[in-house]
Amino acid sequence: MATPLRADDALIVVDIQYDFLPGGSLAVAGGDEIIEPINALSRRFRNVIQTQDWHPAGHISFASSHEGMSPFQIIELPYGPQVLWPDHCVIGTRGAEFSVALDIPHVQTIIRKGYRETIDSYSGFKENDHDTQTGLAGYLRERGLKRLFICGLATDFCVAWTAEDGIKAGFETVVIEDATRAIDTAGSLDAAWKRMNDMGVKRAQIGDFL
Ligand code: VGL
Ligand code: ZN
Repeated sequence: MATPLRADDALIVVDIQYDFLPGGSLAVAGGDEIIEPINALSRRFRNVIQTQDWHPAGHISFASSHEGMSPFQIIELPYGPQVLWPDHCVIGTRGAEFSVALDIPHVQTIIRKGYRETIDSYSGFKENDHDTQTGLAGYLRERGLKRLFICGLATDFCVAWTAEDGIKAGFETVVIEDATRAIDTAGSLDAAWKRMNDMGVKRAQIGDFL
């Protein structure tokens, strides 16, 4: 049975950018496999929002910005632990662009995040200090959108943090599991699902909608 959708539903498509796809600097395994399904899913939603990871060169989340550090090591920043990444999604580079295979002509809003040099931002709602707002919650509220369906990359970072913040901001939040792919570093995928389950994020599959 297909999940009945409502006028106040929104699909949030997270970070379908070249650097997270095979061949990119922070490639997520199988990331390209979810693009066609997301195109199809998006046709079921009137309201579609995309997020875009958007970092200045020299961003604090890049291992290259910290002497002697390597990607996937973890450091302590004023706002808490931060995984260090390869340089990725640098403003103005091809790696930061959305894949041309992503075909959502009716996307309404694109939320860019992570553009402050000294704060990373996985979530589409709040930066990693858990305080600085992107504006997405206010946008959704002003538009009367109430239920969020989230897909994209990567399950254990930007998808999970967006879903958790969706719940915290008072939205019913569903992750479409097989329309995501994970980075899975140091147990991050299991940890992310545990947090999401504990917080009341629901889990659906593509087949529930098509
Ligand atoms: C992401 C790590 C760093 C993501 C973004 O989109 O999940 N992960 N920046
Ligand atoms: Zn990033």
